[in-house]
Amino acid sequence: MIDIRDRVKNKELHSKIVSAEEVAAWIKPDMTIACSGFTASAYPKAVPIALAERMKKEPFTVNIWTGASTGPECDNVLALVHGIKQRLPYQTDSALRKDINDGHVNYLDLHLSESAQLTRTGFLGKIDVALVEAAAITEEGNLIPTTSLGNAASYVQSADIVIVEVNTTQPMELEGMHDVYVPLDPPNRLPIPIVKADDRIGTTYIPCTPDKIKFIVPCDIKDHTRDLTPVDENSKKMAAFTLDFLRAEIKAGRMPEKLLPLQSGVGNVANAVLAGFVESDMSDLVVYTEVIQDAMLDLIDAGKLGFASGTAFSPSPAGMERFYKDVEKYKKYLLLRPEEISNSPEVVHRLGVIAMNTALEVDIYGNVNSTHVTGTKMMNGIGGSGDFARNAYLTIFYTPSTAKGGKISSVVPMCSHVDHTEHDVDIIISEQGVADLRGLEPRSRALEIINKCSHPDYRPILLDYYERALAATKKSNTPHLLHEALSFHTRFIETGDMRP
Ligand code: 0RQ
Repeated sequence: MIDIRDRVKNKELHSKIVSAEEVAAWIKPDMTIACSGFTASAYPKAVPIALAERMKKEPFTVNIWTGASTGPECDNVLALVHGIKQRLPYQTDSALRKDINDGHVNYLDLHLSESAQLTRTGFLGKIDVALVEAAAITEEGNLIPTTSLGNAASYVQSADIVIVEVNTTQPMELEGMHDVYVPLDPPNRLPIPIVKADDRIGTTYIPCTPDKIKFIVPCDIKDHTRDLTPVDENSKKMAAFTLDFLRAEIKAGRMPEKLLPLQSGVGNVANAVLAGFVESDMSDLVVYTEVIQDAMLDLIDAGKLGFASGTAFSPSPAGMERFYKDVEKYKKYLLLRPEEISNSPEVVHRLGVIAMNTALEVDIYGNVNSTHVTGTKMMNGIGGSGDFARNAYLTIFYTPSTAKGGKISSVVPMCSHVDHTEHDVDIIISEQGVADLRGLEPRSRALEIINKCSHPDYRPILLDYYERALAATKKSNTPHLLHEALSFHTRFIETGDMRP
């Protein structure tokens, strides 16, 4: 076993250091295990791997609550042995996605900002144990977090039993990069006193006490973050549209020169947009988001980032190496908060965030489906997109105009599932153009979205649908042909192509 005693400052706790196998043997079927982790950052690794090994010989299930998605050493290993019964609040793992869509896993797809409160209230049952990665444990029993905060602080607060994975691959220099604040619950809640992205309002550690800690497990497995994929042409076009659009907003006096704090989702488009900022003439940018990725390091190196606040630091393995080589420099610009705060509707609204997220499909009136393929199959989950979209100063959604080589139109007459309603969506950007929906009533929105964002292969059939709906409903507020509204989807299910 690796020696972690130098990282466990309270000597009385040394007797609680055990192997991951011992903890896995202690876990009981049907337990609710509330884990640290948000994206492939700071999730427990040693215990889930050992638990999956035990489940191979002795099948049973547990409930896994986390901050968001995790890396393969948590979600993937447990899903491959069908070891998860209930999962919340977000995931991105292919094996887990299959288990969810095959009906084996009860998946609660929650707004990330609300997930801590929902679990604290007891609405979803009781946490049996909090399983949390830490870089170290202090003399007082407090936990020094690693590359994300997610829901870890709230889970530790709610649990009677805490198991800590002390990860020796996480540098001690991470200490000080966190701002841990768990709000009081109603009726005692107070305003969250953040008025600037870099305001500190909490502690640098997750409050805990030695008596709560049952086991401490050494772990030397690194965060399994993903390699960056090269930016594709469509994403480059969407990024260029975004920069032009924001420049025009500045010129029109609707946006300050340095913009407002940026939030961007994860994935190809988000990377391309942030890469666009690195090459742009803009500087002193501020980021108030969930996930801090490679592009933030680029912005720091280019001297263009004022500050970035998030809940997870999740760059590519190369980005992680770059960060670890110069933690002290990058730390000055970066801060991690619990997701209840990074995604707080109150703070997002106060700061006037520019929210930039990706849709699976949008409909002609501006409703957005971020989660369900053909309305039924879960892709990832709503994640933080709803927290930001509903509360931002400006809400942008991106989608390439088609998917699956043109067989799917991402602009459809009616979304097959709605995560974000037309009321929350200001701008839609595809590689075809920018639909500015501000100030438009539904009929004008339809023409704006079809003409600016849909693919030329689908534009005529979308216009035809809209015009027939307009005539049939005698220009109602939101014209639809109800028997035909989902015909693009049903055609795809029947023929494998949305085109007639
Ligand atoms: O499938 O990989 O098999 O080719 O969906 O699509 O275009 O690569 O885009 O990686 O950004 O993901 C909405 C899923 C987009 C993501 C979604 C298929 C497409 C491809 C991925 P393949 P792209 P992205 C911050 C905020 C919700 C959560 C969120 C997401 C795959 O952005 O999960 O925003 N968002 N969180 O071919 C069927 C369609 C499709 C489609 C695309 N209409 N029908 N398949 N695809 N459109 C993060 C957190 O909250 C932590």
